[in-house]
Amino acid sequence: EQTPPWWTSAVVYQIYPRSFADSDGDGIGDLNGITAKLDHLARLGVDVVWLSPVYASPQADNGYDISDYQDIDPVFGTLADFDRLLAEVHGRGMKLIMDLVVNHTSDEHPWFVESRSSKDNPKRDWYWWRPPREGFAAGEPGAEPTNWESFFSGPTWTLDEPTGEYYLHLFDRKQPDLNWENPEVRQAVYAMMRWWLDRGVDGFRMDVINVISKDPELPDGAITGTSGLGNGYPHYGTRPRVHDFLQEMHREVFEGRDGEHLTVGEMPGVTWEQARLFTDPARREVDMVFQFEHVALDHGPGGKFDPKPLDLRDLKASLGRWQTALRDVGWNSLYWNNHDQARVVSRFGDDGRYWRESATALATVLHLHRGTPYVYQGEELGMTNAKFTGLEDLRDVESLNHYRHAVAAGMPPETVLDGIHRMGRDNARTPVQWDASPQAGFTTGTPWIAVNPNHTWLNARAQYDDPTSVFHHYRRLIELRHTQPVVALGDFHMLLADHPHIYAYQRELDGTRLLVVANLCGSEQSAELDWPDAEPVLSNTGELRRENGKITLGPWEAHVLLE
Ligand code: ISL
Repeated sequence: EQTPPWWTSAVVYQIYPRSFADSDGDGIGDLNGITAKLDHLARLGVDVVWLSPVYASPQADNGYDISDYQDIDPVFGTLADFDRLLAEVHGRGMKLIMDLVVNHTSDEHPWFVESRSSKDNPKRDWYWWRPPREGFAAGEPGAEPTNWESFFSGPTWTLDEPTGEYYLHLFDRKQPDLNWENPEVRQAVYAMMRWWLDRGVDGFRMDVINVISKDPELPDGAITGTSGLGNGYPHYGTRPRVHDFLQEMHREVFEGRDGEHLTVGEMPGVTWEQARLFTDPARREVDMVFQFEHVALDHGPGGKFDPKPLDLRDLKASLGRWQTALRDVGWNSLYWNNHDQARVVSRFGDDGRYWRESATALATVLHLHRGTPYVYQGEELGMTNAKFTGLEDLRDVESLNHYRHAVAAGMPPETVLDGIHRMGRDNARTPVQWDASPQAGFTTGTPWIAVNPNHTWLNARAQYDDPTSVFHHYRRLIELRHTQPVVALGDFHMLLADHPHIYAYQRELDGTRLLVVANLCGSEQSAELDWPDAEPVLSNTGELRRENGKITLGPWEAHVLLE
């Protein structure tokens, strides 16, 4: 038996710096703002901080478009501020991981500026350049080298007039894709990663790392949606070469280093079969992945902006399948939220009458699975979706591009806006609500995106002194993972898989059983569950009502028991 890796009992906290805390009054969060708030994280008890990008960037996608990997954007501070933050994080016994965005750079990165300068520039091949499709003139509709649709709407190719060629961008046109087939590109990325590790960071969250390998033939994709564009995913999603690249990265960057690192690969579209390969420790690729199955269960026929109600049985089947798949080999990451997802309490919970109960019930269910939980800033306070009313409130390039394309295609603007208001990424990006003051304690200036008006009652200050708060519930869940080995390492067994409203499971390690049960709806529910001797450990209400082999749960009531 090997000692389990340290991250099996760790909890990660994601910071989206722009929206966390602003120290200088310009309305945008920054590194010094984070440093000033570290006691919040220490109090919560998290082990690792994941920083969304703070590198130099034109901010077309809020920093996921990087123009210098080895500098800090002035909006966030300086390298000296970063070093101080890192030292303060380490001083509290926590680790810090960086966001690694290397599927693409900014179009303003010097690599791309050189690459676009001429067809025979030595860096031309660092990106994907292609002439117009045969029989088409440059710029003509349909002249794009493939028919692929961008993650952010529209074609994945943009014409660069001076050379008459198109460049590939799976995301925005300001995010050209690097050509990972070119070994010079890979070596440049590895050198940059070593530079950050030498500076003291503890690992990386790897942005869309399963799409870095493209089929060099660049075939067209099948046209499935209504946009007229094709699905390129089969030609860039989780191709075999990704495994080679990640193994090479591991050798070149991590091998032989002291210290405890964490790597997590963000992988849209990844299957559990593939995740097993990516996270098999013997293969030395990544420690864990972010999968997307469970956050697509409420997407309707029109995609993410056309949501449908979640069927809890689908959620249980999905998360349960991943628990089973990564039981003997590999490891799960567990998340409801990040900077790309609508707030879970608004999406799967109830942000009205049962706000506190549903936020704590959802937290309970997620955190006690086997895997490493990720808490996204504000989730520990039960922050809700933004109550945006119009287009002018929106900031996100994905939502704005979607609006433009969908309305141009003839969809009614109100329908498009409704989808964006329910599912758009800006819901996760409103400022963290520190207190009840006018800008929620986030800034003394004008915030770059409006604060949620509910900060008058929903804020950190109000929750610190309230033992029943969402904050303290998260704190206790994290503590449970630290103190009970069964939470980190126990086997997982789903119970009541067919119950439409109750989520229940059991974990087991060396004769200790942990039982988790939650009612994830707003009406009373009961079920056959016979746990007469189990001792209560944690609840978001009072005591569990159990009688004659049956339990009864009020709206959003959740319990954890040990035996
Ligand atoms: O947000 C999404 C759902 O519509 C995804 O398509 C998302 O763009 C995808 O998960 C990749 O996300 C990551 O890479 C993007 C960046 O915009 C996201 O913020 C980041 O998390 C491009 O770098």
